[in-house]
Amino acid sequence: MSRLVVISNRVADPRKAAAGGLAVALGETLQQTGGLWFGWSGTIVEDGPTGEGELHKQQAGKVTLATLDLCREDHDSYYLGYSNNVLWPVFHGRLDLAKFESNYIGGYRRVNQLFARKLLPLLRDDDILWVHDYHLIPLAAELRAMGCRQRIGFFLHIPLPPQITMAAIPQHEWLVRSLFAYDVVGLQAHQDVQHFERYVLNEAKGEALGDDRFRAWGQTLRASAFPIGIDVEEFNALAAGKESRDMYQTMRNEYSQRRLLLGIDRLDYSKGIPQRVRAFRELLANYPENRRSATLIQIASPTREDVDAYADIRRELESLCGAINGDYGELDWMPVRYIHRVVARKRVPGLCRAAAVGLVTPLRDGMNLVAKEFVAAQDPQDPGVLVLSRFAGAAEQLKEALLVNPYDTHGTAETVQQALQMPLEERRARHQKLLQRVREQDVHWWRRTFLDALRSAPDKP
Ligand code: GDG
Repeated sequence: MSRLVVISNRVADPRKAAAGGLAVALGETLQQTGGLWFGWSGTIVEDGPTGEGELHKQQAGKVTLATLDLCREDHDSYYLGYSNNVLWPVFHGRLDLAKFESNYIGGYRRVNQLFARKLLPLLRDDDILWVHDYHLIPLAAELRAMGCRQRIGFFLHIPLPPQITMAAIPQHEWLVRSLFAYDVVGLQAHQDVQHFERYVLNEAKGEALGDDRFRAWGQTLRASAFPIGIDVEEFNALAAGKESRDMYQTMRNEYSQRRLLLGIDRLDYSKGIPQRVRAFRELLANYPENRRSATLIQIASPTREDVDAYADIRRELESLCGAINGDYGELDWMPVRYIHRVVARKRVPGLCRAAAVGLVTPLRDGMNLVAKEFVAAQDPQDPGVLVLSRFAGAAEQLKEALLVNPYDTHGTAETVQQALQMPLEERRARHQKLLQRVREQDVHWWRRTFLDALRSAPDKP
């Protein structure tokens, strides 16, 4: 079997549990094939020359981890700038938050060229390459320009926006054209494939050849939906662990008389957290029986704090939670528990299992793995109810969740009330179907289907 080479912005040691589901899933194939994982080292060199970076190699079992340092200027324009101030907001439909500063694109191209230049000598002829996410869209085009002929696949973890939104990016044509250097482009949802198709047909004046194959700028590729899943076995093992069981017991004791509503997200503006908290306030206002009885726990783990928009959302959320607790709180009951810290992964399943309602209500999300983790964590005999945004990629698969429009505060509050009132039999029936899908289309299924598609893709001319 050919060696797998994974390229992503960050690299994780697949042997470490803390690395998370994706690392574990990729790690398995990397171990089997004695693979290579290439990315940024996490080190920023102040005052270093641009377009340069020291390469470090480390062995993790059979897997080679190769990482590059970046200088401050490259890091800030490539990572903070173009990736997280242009691509992330625009791809999530937030043109208002995008900053199209002219120096960002130079850094983005420079780092992609640097990655290509440092990676190329490490490659073997029969390797297959799998590039991950929006930081590295032009990597294949850079590699091809340097003579790389190996199969290269790309997976976009975030949504692909509609043609009209995409067109707001000054370099949109260059970005989409770069995608055509890949053999296979994987997207999270069918809707993303539809957006890609519209762009190719209308903007690039290309063709849809059928079977998810597209042609434009004289190049052909396959672009299909490969919805990412979770590692259910790994998650169940965590659930069976002491930390998770203790967490569950503590929450059950603490909330024996109360219903727990739970949100777990990175504190990102795409996750719809303020909208969710407003819907909870409306629930308390419109259904007073929930006062003293329903508590919202919102874990919002810190992320990308050096991007301005993230500081803004933090302030908004703090003031919103403070206002609700001030208006509705009692000496013996606080409606919202807002925690701006990371909760240890080992405790996440126990926390999910103790909740009556899981609130996964992003304004836009590529997939959303928390939705799948919430389903996997439930007791099938007495499961909690998943309230899921129709704008998460996961909504295409998890149809038995209660789907909401997170912009509609009133509608979301009504649906949360429905979730709190749902009879046991209906909860069980919905959960059974959800769990089946989460199990069938898990992260291993995702990895296999993507790599099969890449291996069987026709050779590029
Ligand atoms: C991107 C796309 C796509 C969160 N807070 C804590 C914590 N988490 C864990 C969750 C889950 C993961 O982080 C978050 O995954 P998501 O899928 O929700 O979202 P993104 O980070 O935005 O990921 C997304 C994903 O890529 C995969 O393709 O689904 O659409 O945006 O596993 O449990 N974990 C711990 N403490 C926390 O406080 N331990």
